[in-house]
Amino acid sequence: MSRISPEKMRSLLKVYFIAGSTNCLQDPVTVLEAAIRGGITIFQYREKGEGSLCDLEEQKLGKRLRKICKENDIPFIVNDDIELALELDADGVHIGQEDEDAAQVRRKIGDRILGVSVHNLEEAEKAKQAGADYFGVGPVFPTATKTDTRAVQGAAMIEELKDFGVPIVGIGGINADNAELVMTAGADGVSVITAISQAEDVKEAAARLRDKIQGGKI
Ligand code: TZP
Ligand code: ICP
Ligand code: MG
Repeated sequence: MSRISPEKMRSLLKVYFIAGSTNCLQDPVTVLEAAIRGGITIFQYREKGEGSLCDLEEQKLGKRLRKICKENDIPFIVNDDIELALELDADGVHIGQEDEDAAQVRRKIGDRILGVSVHNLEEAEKAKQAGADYFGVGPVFPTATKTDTRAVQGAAMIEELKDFGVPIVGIGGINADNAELVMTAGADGVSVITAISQAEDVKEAAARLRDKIQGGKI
């Protein structure tokens, strides 16, 4: 195995679905299957917030979601937890600035995908040096999903980082109606929790985002 190329990474970031048990209105397995049918391009398992699963339960759900991704050829990323990622043989991990040092994580995960949340040029430079395969940049819009997040930045930080040489996915309050703004600012894709996990029709919600981004509409 070798590190993912920036071109391949950019193509995978188009419709980046993130979810854990607390985000979903139905069984997360059902939600992920529908989202895949709708056209998501990558998935992140993020088991966070009040009432979220821990330990064995978290692992058990992770295993089921990992299997679905494998069967459908959708890369499976784990949020924050390197040990869980390795245990589930994930395709990658996503870490924030509060998590383990990115260079250390890179050493632990080998060539697996490494995503890092960045909020300014300094964090971006450090993450790039550490071997980040993509940046998560946001929150672009107000979001109720992550309460401890930074101030809303709009698309300004995406514009600043777009020529940095590292693929970028926007995050925070993104949906099919505002995705265009994120893409025209220079992002390679959009990552969403609510817009897909809380949709009445999950498949349709994923398809709408996919259409917006790859249907020649942006
Ligand atoms: N990091 C910054 S905003 C956010 C995370 C994990 C939550 C995004 O969720 P939503 O529901 O798509 O706004
Ligand atoms: N960006 C992405 C892609 N995932 C996250 N969990 C995050 C930012 C905080
Ligand atoms: Mg984190």
